[in-house]
Amino acid sequence: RERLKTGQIPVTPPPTSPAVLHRLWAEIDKTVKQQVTMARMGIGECGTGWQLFAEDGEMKMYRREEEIDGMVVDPLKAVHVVKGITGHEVCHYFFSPKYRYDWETTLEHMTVLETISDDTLLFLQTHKRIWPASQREAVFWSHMRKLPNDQDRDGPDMWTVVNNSTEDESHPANSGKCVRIYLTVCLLCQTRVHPPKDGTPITRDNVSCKITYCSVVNPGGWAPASVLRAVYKREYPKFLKRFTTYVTNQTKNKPIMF
Ligand code: 18C
Repeated sequence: RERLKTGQIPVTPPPTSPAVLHRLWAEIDKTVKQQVTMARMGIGECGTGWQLFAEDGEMKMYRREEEIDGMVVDPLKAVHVVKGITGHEVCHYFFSPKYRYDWETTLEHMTVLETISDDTLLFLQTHKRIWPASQREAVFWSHMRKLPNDQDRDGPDMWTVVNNSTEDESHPANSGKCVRIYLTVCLLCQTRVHPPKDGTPITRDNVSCKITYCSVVNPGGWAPASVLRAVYKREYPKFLKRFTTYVTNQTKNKPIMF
């Protein structure tokens, strides 16, 4: 078992996960640990300059204006609380390619390039073109992981999905009509259970999910800053509302998956 220093978060997957044998494993494991640590920090704890740019009920979205070589790479951090769903369910629908076309409105085409293991996939995605910029594509690994609940040992586990750009020899960047974008995304979910006082069984009325979504997307090539900022201000809130409503609808008549 992992040896932990005080305050350190245990994020080691089961040693049986076959992904540990893969060439990308060291990078995946390191990135997941870093992303989860960052995602768990409150907005006041992870640096200055965060501005609230969208709010709707429990959903709050913050961004920090950043540019690299004149390209907008604003980090985004969103928090949301949704009743009636669990962190495991949210991560399941976000990770699985089976459902992606149902909720991902910016998507044009998705291919699974490699199934590394049940919890680790390599994706190629092309996204819808925004005039006047070129169409964008991304190659990224996606890893889903259960994290022990270090705040309440008897409470439900936490779940995360981390997506991170990588290279793929058979799909070199910028060799076709699309510009390659580079993304790092972390979805972190914590289930809260509010047991009924009369001791009756737990239903969906007794659970809620705290969702943290962090994202940095480098557009990879020229894109007008004003258009790009207008696009993400519109698209990120649309994504988080649409996706969480989708999970609510998909799960409402199913047994709760903790
Ligand atoms: O995390 C999300 N989805 C995951 C599964 O798909 C995965 C993918 C992330 C891709 C994000 C980047 C997509 C950019 C696509 C271009 C925009 C198309 C808009 C079409 C409008 C009709 O992690 C959820 C992702 C939610 C995406 C919100 C949009 C973010 C926009 C960021 C700008 C990127 C640069 C675009 C360059 C063109 C600008 C003029």
